[in-house]
Amino acid sequence: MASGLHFSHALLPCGWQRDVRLTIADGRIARVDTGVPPAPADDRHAIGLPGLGNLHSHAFQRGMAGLAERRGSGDDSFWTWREVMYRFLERMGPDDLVAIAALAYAEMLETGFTRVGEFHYLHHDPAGHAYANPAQMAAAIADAAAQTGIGLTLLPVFYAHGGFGGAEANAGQRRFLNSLDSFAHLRDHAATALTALPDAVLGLAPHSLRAATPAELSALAAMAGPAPIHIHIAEQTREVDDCLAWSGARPVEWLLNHAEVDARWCLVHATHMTPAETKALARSGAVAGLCPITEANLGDGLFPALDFAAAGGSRGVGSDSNVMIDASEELRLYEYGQRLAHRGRNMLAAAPGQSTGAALFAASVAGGATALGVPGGIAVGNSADLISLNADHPALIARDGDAWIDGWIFAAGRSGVDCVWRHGVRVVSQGRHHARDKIVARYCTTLSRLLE
Ligand code: NGQ
Ligand code: ZN
Repeated sequence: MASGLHFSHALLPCGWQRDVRLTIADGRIARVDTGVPPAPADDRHAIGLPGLGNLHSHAFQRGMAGLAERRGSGDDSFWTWREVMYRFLERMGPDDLVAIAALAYAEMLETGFTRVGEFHYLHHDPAGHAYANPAQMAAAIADAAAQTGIGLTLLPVFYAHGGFGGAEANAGQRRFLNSLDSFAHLRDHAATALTALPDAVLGLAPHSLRAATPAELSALAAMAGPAPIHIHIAEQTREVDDCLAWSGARPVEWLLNHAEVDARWCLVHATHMTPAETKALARSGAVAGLCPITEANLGDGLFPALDFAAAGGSRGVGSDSNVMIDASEELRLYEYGQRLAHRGRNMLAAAPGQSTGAALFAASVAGGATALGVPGGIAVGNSADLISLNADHPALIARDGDAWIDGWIFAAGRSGVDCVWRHGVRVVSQGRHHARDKIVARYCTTLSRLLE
């Protein structure tokens, strides 16, 4: 049955429109009318935006958020954080993963992320053996998506080695490991786990150039067909140095020279690039997957955002380690990193006189959708994935259009979000996920057991 959703103002692909009425059928936008009054039975709201894709998440890491902020005996780094993370996941089973991922996904929805790209590599049991259903952990992710309603683009991760040149993986990585054959088998079972979801997408992800050899990478690109292919790349300078020692080329340079990188690809982080790599990545059509909160938390470095934007590159945002889940904060920090580095303001606005928040948001909606293998924006045929802003929030009062987005991103943060719809169903009201209490209760029980 069709239902109506009316916004006094909504951001459509052609810009802000007044009195926008969406007809929703089977979770999708069946009609968009502008300049029309609400019908009596319509759900009525003030400010409507398209939902944002979260292109990179490791949901299980939500459970260790804040637990790696204590100084160790030597110099703390990305690599010492990774040891803490490996210890955290040692005991986690499928039910634990459902509980933790459900909280992460509810929080994503509450802040305006309506679809998640789950970069999923925690495949096997704690001893490193495949579960009877090799995609049992992927099924746990699908279960959490079903419980919360978030759109899921599942990216089963291929992980076979512990370093460049096919180096052997270490014990902390045994739950991640597959051969190409066992991976193809796991991915087939993951496809089955996704059939219960209305519009799931199945891609794949070589974890990094450290975890897959060149031959494995080309086999994976062929296996993906037209589906999204995500990879972590050039996040840490040590990875760049190791890649240079192994191949004579830098990671992004190497990948662009050895794979047919196009719009199917999402290069996650791509932090450390020369100007030539930056331009070449932008021209490839691949999406740069930026995770500003995690990149700051892990001390990765700053993405060359200005050069990349000048070269017309596409990009989106991800919450990665989920140390803090907030769509507006990802966008704000992306801009603030550039302000701090270049000692300027409004670095990523499209043109003089234009809004920075609106440019950040529009680019991330577009890049996020591409990376997650779906169309984005409020348009006929698309999934009804929508956000309404809290028009009464002090940071949004007495302004309109793009200034609402600036108010949300730079002044209100997550409290600027009012309702969120996913596939036509309202799942968040007044900033709270409808199943929040149940999800939090189960999360608390799970964490108490895992951390005891
Ligand atoms: C991950 N996370 O796979 O969870 C990685 C760390 C690695 C981030 N890069 C592990 N943020 O890259 O080896
Ligand atoms: Zn990651």
